Amino acid sequence: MSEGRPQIIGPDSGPEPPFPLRMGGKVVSGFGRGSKELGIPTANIPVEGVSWIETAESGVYFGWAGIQLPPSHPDLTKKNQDSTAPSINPTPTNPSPQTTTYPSAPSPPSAALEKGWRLYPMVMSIGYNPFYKNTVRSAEVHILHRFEKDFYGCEMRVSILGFIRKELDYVSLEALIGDIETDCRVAGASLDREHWQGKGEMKYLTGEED
Ligand code: ADP
Ligand code: RBF
Ligand code: MG
Repeated sequence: MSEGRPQIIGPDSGPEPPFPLRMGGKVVSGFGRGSKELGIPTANIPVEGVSWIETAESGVYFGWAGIQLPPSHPDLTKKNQDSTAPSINPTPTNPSPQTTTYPSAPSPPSAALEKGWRLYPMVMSIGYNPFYKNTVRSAEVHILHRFEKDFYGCEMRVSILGFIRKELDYVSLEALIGDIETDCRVAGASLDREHWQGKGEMKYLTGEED
């Protein structure tokens, strides 16, 4: 249900407290139920040791992600601004994912680029995934970029700039996928504004500051 949902989150003047909220770590395997099979891969990062996570509302958030790709990763040689390919892949349940033009991320400093760091817009889910009735709280990040190859084990950092919606249970997988497509569009539109470029977050996002 995208009708009636706000298409942009937060004021044009930029993120408001408690944002930005940061978390990071190595990308680990998730529930193995194959969100990729839903066409929506999510990079899971451990929630242990993240001070704010217990009190954060369960739901969908958006912001920027920094990832340190290994020298052999094919996306290192691709332009970072290929923002027209959908990050959601076609599947039998979702044969035609919407194409969204994603905002191009600000460019990391050249020293960080040389170390393999890249920046991307992201949308993420924090919570219990009521549709799947998880018993542990998870944090999973869907990056708004079509990757040529996985990046398990890589260091990933996220800076969350806003909250999109509470997590919901759904009558069908199609309904869940439909809402996630709307989340991606809302995140893209919200980040594509002058004061939402994550200024001040760049050093954290590219591994230069903890
Ligand atoms: P898992 O259950 O192990 O998390 P997923 O099916 O959710 O498996 O796939 C997640 C993996 O897919 C990530 O860890 C990452 O290596 C890869 N991946 C490829 N494209 C993306 C993307 N656009 N966003 C997030 N992860 C992606
Ligand atoms: N799962 C839910 O049960 N309810 C949700 O409202 C929900 N929203 C999500 C929003 C986004 C942007 C993403 C990436 C995932 C969301 N999920 C939600 C999680 C989804 O169920 C999960 O990615 C798959 O189950 C694979 O772990
Ligand atoms: Mg996952």
